Amino acid sequence: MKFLEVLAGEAIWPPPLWLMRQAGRYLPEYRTVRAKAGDFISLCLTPALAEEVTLQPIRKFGFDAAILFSDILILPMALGQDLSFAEGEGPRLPPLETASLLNPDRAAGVYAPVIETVSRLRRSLPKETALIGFAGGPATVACYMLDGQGGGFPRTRRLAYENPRFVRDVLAILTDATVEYLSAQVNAGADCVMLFESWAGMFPPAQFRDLVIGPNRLISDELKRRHPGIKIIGFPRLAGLMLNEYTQKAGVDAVGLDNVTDIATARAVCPPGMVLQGNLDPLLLKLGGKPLEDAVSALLGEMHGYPHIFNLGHGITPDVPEAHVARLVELVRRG
Ligand code: 1CP
Repeated sequence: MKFLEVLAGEAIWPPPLWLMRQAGRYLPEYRTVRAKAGDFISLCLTPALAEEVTLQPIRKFGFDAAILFSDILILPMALGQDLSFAEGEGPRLPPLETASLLNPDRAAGVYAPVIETVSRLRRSLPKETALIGFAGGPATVACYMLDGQGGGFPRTRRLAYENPRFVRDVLAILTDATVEYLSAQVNAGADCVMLFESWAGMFPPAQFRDLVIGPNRLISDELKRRHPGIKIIGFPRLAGLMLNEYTQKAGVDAVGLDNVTDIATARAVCPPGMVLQGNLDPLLLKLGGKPLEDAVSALLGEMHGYPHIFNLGHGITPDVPEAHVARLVELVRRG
């Protein structure tokens, strides 16, 4: 598989391509299945439906990789924290007051349907399409657990200074649970895994080291010990200059780049051989036309000769016209 060869460090031209949130509301067939499932959590926990929405963008656009359809917040739910998705507003959880509420022993039973989705996908995906398993990075998942919703995470930021022991306790539980969760995905057939540290860039350097790099490293080391050769993509979004330390110390093989990072600079600060993924501005996919064409050709030109996985710098937004995605695929395939 072209995707896995690049993840192993080969430069392949034209580069393999997939898009974060490639299964989602910009696709009418997704909206149909989503309506059938009723709510978003049921969609994530019904293997036949989660499998179907994972396959939809592969059928339509022939991406080189499929990403398991689920959400980073299924894990805290599996650990015992209530979770709901307010329509159009994103996740809601009761802000966590004590780590003792979390029960790692029950988690595998709750996320079993997600593992079942991975097994089904292993059988139903075309043989040339890689399957990406994923979890949230512990710091990012803890943000939602401690604040209860997205939007700046003021409580998490305070707690990281005022009650670091509590934050570390939560992260320790999450780190172990994430290893088990990703390991189960690999056993069920995921070809590689991605850790979404979407809010990594919110933490000042000392906390970034402690809360982002440390737990990411523990997860990478233990996964590689259990599954020799498994490749890990880290996504420390908005890491800025901490990208250097992250790629040296987090134990990942590839790094997803947000759309405000200059990719040539990223190449220069990452250790030799680090595979880069990203980093097209998702807004360009909404706009289409010349701005999209120019940016795609600049990104392709910049990464020619280096191991690169073409992707966006963040997820596709629901307002993206399908025709723009089709055009992007055409441009990347042409090289
Ligand atoms: O209404 C709907 O259909 C729900 C929208 C939606 C979708 C399609 C949510 C709610 N999650 C997802 C799927 C999802 N989430 C995937 C599936 C695979 C794919 O990429 O196609 C993945 C990998 C995620 C990961 C995820 N969830 C992240 C990390 C990536 C990122 O976007 O930064 C985060 C932060 C979440 C939390 C979350 N879940 C959903 C929303 C709207 C949010 C973000 C809330 C916020 O902005 O704080």
